[in-house]
Amino acid sequence: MTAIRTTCPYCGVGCGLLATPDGKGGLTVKGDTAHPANLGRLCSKGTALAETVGLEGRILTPQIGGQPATWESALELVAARFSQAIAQHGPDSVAFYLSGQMLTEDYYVANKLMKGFIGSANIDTNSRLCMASSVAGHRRAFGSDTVPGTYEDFDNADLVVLVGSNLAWCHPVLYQRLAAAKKARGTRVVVVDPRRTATCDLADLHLPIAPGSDAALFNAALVALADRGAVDARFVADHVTGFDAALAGARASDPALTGLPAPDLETFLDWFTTTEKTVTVYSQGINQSSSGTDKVNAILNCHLASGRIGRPGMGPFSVTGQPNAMGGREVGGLANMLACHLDIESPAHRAAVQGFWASPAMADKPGLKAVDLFRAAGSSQIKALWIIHTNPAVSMPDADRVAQAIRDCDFVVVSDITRTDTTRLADVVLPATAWAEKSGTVTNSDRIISRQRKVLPAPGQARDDWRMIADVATRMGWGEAFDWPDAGAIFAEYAALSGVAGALGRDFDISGLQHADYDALPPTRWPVSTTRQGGRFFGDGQFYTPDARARMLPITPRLPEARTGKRYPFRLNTGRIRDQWHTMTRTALSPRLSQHIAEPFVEVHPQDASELGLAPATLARVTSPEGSAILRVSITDAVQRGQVFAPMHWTGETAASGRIDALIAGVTDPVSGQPESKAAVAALQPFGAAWYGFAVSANAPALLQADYWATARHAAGHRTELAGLEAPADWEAYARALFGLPGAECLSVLDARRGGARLAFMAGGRVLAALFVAAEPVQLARGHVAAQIGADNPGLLAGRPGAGQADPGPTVCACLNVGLHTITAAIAAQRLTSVEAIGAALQAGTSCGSCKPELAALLARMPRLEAAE
Ligand SMILES: Nc1nc2c(c(=O)[nH]1)N[C@H]1C(S)=C(S)[C@@H](COP(=O)(O)OP(=O)(O)OC[C@H]3O[C@@H](n4cnc5c(=O)[nH]c(N)nc54)[C@H](O)[C@@H]3O)O[C@H]1N2
Ligand SMILES: Nc1nc2c(c(=O)[nH]1)N[C@H]1C(S)=C(S)[C@@H](COP(=O)(O)OP(=O)(O)OC[C@H]3O[C@@H](n4cnc5c(=O)[nH]c(N)nc54)[C@H](O)[C@@H]3O)O[C@H]1N2
Ligand code: SF4
Ligand SMILES: [Mo]
Repeated sequence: MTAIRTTCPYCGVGCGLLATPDGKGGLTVKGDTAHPANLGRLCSKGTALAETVGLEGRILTPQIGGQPATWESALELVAARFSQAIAQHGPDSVAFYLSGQMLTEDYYVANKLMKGFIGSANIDTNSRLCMASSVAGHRRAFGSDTVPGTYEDFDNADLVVLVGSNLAWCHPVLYQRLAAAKKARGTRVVVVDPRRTATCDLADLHLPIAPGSDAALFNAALVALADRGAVDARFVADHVTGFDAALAGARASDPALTGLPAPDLETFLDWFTTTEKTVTVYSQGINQSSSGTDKVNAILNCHLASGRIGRPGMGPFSVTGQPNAMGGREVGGLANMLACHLDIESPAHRAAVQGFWASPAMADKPGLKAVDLFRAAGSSQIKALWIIHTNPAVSMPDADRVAQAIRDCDFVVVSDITRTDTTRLADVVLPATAWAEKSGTVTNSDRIISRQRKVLPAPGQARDDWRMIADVATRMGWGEAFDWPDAGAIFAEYAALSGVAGALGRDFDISGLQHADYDALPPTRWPVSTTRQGGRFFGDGQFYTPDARARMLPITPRLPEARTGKRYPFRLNTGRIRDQWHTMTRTALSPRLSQHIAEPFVEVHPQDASELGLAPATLARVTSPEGSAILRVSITDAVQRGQVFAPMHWTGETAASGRIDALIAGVTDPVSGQPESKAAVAALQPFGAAWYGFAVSANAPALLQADYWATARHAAGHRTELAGLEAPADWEAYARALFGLPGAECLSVLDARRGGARLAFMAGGRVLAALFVAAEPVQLARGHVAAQIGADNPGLLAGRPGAGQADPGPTVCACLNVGLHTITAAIAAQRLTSVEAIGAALQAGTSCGSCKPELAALLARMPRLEAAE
């Protein structure tokens, strides 16, 4: 079997892969050394891709009302319901909600159907929750949504400022690239984040900024640039407008809003004003804010004032989250954009696109943005909604209300690959081909267009996303305009349209790419036209505004909209963990990726925890005005007092009550419409569990009856955490129902007085399942216990390894499967003193390197551990 060059389906780094089918329906992957984004490196998620391509849980046939249906009947129904709504209530009574994970070709087809044929711009995407503030900030400053720099700038910078970015966990290969640059040239790294994250491992300076106050920091930086002679007067005079007003605005703002100690602020200002080669990288800590667009422009102001843009080793750099977040923006997936960075507000641009498409009805005003779109769906303003490649019942703010809106909407279609919290609410579910089963293109953070290629056959009746959209368009009467033989033909049409945009003076022009190039297309940075090839933007001072000058804007910092107070004293911050992807529909299939963190949690500062009476590893009920969740308490001074952090990943499929977006208010930035996912308010209280349980089983739990549960994959099956407010009367009966094992042999040790129980279920001398119950959080060697499933092990109920058996402990290095206890034991026994030494001894951290910050943290903790003993 030959290896096929393709691209990772996860983050916006856009790593190239070599995927080789194994002939048994699976594949193996390794990093593509020829891809400029990763040069062969992969992170833990990319490395584990082979564990996520199985057919477990896949939707393989269309469903209408939860029942299997034929494609023909499903497509007819979708086309009829959309056509009916449009005929009775007009084009704005229907909507699409898409995703930055769709391929460019899928996106192009959906956008063409909605904006050019249905004639509405009610098409928005989860990029509204992700990149919208960056898009809006770019457009205000540059006149176009252009990321000026490239990844090479990470290699060439002397100062990299990471603002609201946990690069170590969210863009791990880029983080490793930065780590290598730091080693090679001593690049200084500053991390601006209210939390101390894994990324701080690389930081020369961590600024634990007050939530939402970043604009005050960059206003202070602008003032410092001006007062310390670091303004590029020539660049400003020739290429920028608005400098004076922006500086006056910055002078009026108070740096104290940042809450930062004066010496740290001074160090930052000193470095920022004296280092020419400075890259400012920003991500969701900037974008997901009710003042996100202003924060973006506060950063852009600094780079424009100092002329540090579009030259090697410098520039503002908005890193994208999803694999095709950038491509979706290029193709005009957002409700306020047209294809190829053309503007929906511009009659000339609309006419050009309509002419190219020869389309009957062109949208002439922006459509509903995500938060408003779901409100409209819930209030029956939207009669038919198609959700593709995203899981809004989990990932949208105010998620309980969004789920209710989906339930209430007259007609909802969901295209997905697997059962999710959102498909459960749909009228029609359409089975999509997944990564590795389809072909197309994606654009990464530094404007490189890469091919995803088909490696595996489409399973069951699954169909490519673009094809189902075209199939519906055809049934709505527009067959001719939606008649492509393959994805390459769509790409060719799109590239031709971009030539029209290029002729109108827009940045996005890939008209140099032809259909014939498609199959073998190597990673290619846009633009690709007769006049321009790749490279950086704006080094020449030419911007995409009418007068070609960039705009600096006066920014008045605004703190998060919702205020903490007596009822909700905590600021709730949310985000990602290293080894899970969003709503976990794919990464949770990997046992390896599920071991790093196996449960939803809330990080609480030690003093807050003690005041609230929250003990380590107990559970907390976290509530906001919008909703509530039950989460495992993780006590750490990585968060500041008064702030808590919880991950966004857990769903109704993986936990009883872990959907954190149920707590987030639908508050948005007035310019970008992006929700404030990082700054909700919350109250915490002990959950007060009467019992805690830990279960392992070969099969997925059959009946999850518990006030709290969270379930995850393990190499030998499933592991489930449980807790309840009231203990069941009969643990054996409870466990039999839990595991669906009415007749299996049961070994049990019950300790009624202390509320404990240990039960193992056996067949043929082998362990099928086991449940451990205690009145306190269950303490046992979880990895060891889970590994006994399928084994012949009567000693299992001891809960820890017997003599001569080692317990590796929780996984730290997911790539090479090295556990915490193995690492701490080796550090002690072999007197290891560096991350490299751990790598040499155990290989931990030597593959993707994502766990290096954790290894460093372990090393830092070890001497103290020894001293305590
Ligand atoms: N492992 C993993 N990687 C991913 C993803 C994933 O699901 N899992 N998703 C991908 C996607 S789509 C995206 S968008 C990216 C997101 O990548 P990131 O933006 O790096 O990730 P987040 O964890 O959402 O948030 C980043 C940080 O913002 C901080 N923050 C919160 N409030 C503020 C604030 O007011 N100011 C500042 N300066 N910082 C603040 C948070 O503490 C957090 O550490 O990751 C991509 N990569
Ligand atoms: N509180 C909070 N909420 C957040 C964030 C946060 O930081 N905090 N981050 C926000 C951000 S930045 C983002 S990007 C969103 C992400 O949120 P979502 O987009 O909702 O998350 P995913 O789990 O990536 O959803 C992708 C869905 O597509 C399905 N799928 C996979 N492959 C295919 C395919 O080929 N075709 C089709 N049709 N379906 C497929 C998957 O099974 C899954 O259900 O979450 C946002 N929500
Ligand atoms: S850094 Fe990891 S998740 Fe992101 S593209 Fe590369 S391998 Fe995939
Ligand atoms: Mo995102």
